[in-house]
Amino acid sequence: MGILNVTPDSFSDGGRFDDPERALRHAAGMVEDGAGLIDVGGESTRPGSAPVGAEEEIRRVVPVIAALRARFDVPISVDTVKAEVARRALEAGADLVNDVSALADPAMPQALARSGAAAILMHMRGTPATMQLDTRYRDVVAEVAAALRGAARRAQEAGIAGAKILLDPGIGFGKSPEGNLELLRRLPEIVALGHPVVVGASRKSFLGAVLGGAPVDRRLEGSLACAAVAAWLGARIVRVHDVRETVRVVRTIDAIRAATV
Ligand code: HH2
Repeated sequence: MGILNVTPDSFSDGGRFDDPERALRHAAGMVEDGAGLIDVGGESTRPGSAPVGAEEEIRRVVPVIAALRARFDVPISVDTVKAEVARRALEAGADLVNDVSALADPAMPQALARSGAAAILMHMRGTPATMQLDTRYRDVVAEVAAALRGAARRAQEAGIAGAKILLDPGIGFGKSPEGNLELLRRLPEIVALGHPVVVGASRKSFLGAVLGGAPVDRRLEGSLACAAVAAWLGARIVRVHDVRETVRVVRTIDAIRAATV
């Protein structure tokens, strides 16, 4: 899953692709590099980021999604927590909704159930404004797994088919650096929930901590290591900025998995 942020303030590429032409060029590059899915986001969720109104978010993402749909066959997800944005994005041609709040908007379950679109439900503690205030857990993996199990059950009770639900442990969303690493190490416990698992570790700040304070543009090797571990341990989708490099890593892992003498 290649990340296409049409925001002025995302943590690693804010402001780079917020005009539709540049966004399209970037998406074309990711498709050429082998992305199997493009995730279009119009609101940054980095720690402490300010929320955006639905109208502004629609203004940012809908033209880009419509233009992508017209040019590429690649599936498109919309990274939004707002049902109204999800509805408009799906009408414009998006295929699935990436909801980092796991259905916090009470109108989201119905929007998804009506459209029949697939949804990624991600674990986050609190909101982007508050999530890093308390990152302590008794057992981070058990608590994230229990929350995701609950989110998947609520989604199904609202009429979303189980087969349309993907789960994401929410690396960096209300977790300590050690918590993020433990979630990756114990990813099979999330995979065991029985839904396809999505992992987004690309360039996140815990990698800066691991790599001796590396700034956001110097975290490629850490990002690739996380993608490799996640893919090996059963993630079906890795959400990344560096598509070309990640595709090569994942291809190699697939070859290792398939190897028999
Ligand atoms: N991380 C971000 C945004 N959306 N969605 C999923 N499913 N999983 C993630 O880990 C995830 C996500 C990170 O937020 P943002 O500040 O918007 O930065 P970027 O989009 O550049 O990663």
